[in-house]
Amino acid sequence: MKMTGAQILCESLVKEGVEVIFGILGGAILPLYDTLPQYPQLRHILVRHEQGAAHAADGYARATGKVGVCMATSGPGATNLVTGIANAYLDSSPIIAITGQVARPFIGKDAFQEIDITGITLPITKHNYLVLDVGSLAKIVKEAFHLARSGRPGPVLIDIPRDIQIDQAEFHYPSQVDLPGYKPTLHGHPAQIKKAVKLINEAQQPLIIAGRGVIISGAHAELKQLAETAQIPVVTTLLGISCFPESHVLSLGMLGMHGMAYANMAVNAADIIVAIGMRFDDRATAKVSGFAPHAHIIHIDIDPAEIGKNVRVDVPIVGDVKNVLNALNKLIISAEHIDWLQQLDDWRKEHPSTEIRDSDGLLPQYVVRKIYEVTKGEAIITTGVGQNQMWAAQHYWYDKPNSLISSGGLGTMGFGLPAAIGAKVGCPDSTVWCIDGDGSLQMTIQELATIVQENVAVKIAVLSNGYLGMVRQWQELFYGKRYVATPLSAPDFVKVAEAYGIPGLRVKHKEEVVPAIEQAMEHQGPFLVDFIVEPEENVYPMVPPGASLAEVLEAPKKERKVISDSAKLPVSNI
Ligand SMILES: Cc1ncc(C[n+]2csc(CCOP(=O)(O)OP(=O)(O)O)c2C)c(N)n1
Ligand SMILES: [Mg+2]
Repeated sequence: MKMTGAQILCESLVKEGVEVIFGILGGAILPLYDTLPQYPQLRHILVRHEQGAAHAADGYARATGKVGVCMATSGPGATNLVTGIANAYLDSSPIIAITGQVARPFIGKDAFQEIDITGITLPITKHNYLVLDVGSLAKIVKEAFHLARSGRPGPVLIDIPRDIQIDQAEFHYPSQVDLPGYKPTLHGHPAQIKKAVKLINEAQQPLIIAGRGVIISGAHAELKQLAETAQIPVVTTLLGISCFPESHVLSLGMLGMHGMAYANMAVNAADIIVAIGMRFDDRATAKVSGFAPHAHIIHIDIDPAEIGKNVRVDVPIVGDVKNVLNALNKLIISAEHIDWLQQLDDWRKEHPSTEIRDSDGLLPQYVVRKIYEVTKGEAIITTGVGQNQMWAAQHYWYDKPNSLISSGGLGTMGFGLPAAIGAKVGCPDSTVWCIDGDGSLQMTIQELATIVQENVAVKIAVLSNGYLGMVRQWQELFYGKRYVATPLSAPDFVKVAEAYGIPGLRVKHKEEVVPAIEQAMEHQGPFLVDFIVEPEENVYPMVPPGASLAEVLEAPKKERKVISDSAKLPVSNI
């Protein structure tokens, strides 16, 4: 039976199990939108800016493990997606971006709203397609989903000229893809696995650095087995947070620029590092020449391009993390490493990186800690970028797999709110909190309207410090306290929320924090709490730019009067 290109696209999306599309329409994608009502199983969520669509698709993908889909018209609609696509690319998030394009006869004529979006997104997509024949559309969609979700996941863009959406062809959805040049290596090479096993079994001071690859691969159990059998402590990257329970006795939390001091000290002292599904990003390694000076490095990653890119690697293992860990677990012998674990415990006590000092003012760390306590650690947290993001990473305790959704590679302010929408739409039974900055929120605040129109019950905690805080922190520490362009005004967020139809509260004092969080949780729908926090609070620990992990700055000693340090001390073997 013949179908239009628009119908073929929708049929193909249904075949791929798509349930939700985030987007905004326009002339070049109108035939496709006109067809959507024929497919009630495809829920369309109208966003207010295409960047929000891409981030929501990304948040949906990260929260569910499925492919997220976003849609935009040609020209400005397509270019508005670009930041969101780049964000998904750098964090290996599987999204499909569908864009309308001007009709084929107009391509190359600078037609109204014509832009070469495949050219623009070439370096920030895993692959992209300009559809030139309606007969190839189903095959392209099949390939696009396969590419997005397999191997190292990433965004794929499909640009569909308007006339192709109207043209007709027979619909056959291929059962398989035929991509001879694309065969991700899924199983580690046995000889490399043997080498890794020997190193691990002989190690005295081994350390695991786990990244988002563990989450993508669904290898939480396998990682835990390896860590427990060989008694190897685990640090994670920012995006690896929640791949290993943070309350586990072997967990050392996050490493890197704002990682735990003891996690960075562990990297510095380790003799064997097993790096799993991570890519040695500079925020994690700090100065590469000073990284893990005493360690042999085993690097497990599905993407061969990551091996040896940033740091020297002694044993590379290319493969899917879950498969490789399964193979390792068969050969690893039990170990104890009592002295090493004792040493790490001493460092943890000497350098309590997550303590919160006593203070008259409202500290952002305290707010995050209370969100953790009230949600019992069971929420999905999304973040903005900056200090708010680091406090959310440091002071919430992520035991639940895959519970932190944050923009790591691109560091995109404005990610938090639309990502929360995607996460909540994908996981309606989970509590989703967006912990945002007053600057970050203002970048995508218009998505409050999406939340209301679609009744997406996300909870929003704004850490309002009146600054582009993270940049202000750099100016304070490295630019002689010259606060150029970082003081930031904001509208009254509670009134803004109310204007959109979302109830909200402003909190200025410690004793109001817990009741406000509880009220937000008890409310059925979306809720915003604006926390007016200490304006010049800094994120510690901090490895200054250009320094190595060993040169970590900790909170000034005078700040060391602790009121709460329960969260990240190990309590149990989960
Ligand atoms: C889109 C974008 N523009 C600029 C930056 C640079 N930048 C990084 S953190 C930051 C400040 C963020 O301010 P806010 O959201 O208020 O968070 P805070 O650090 O105050 O918690 C800026 C401007 C960025 N990461 N993303
Ligand atoms: Mg701020």
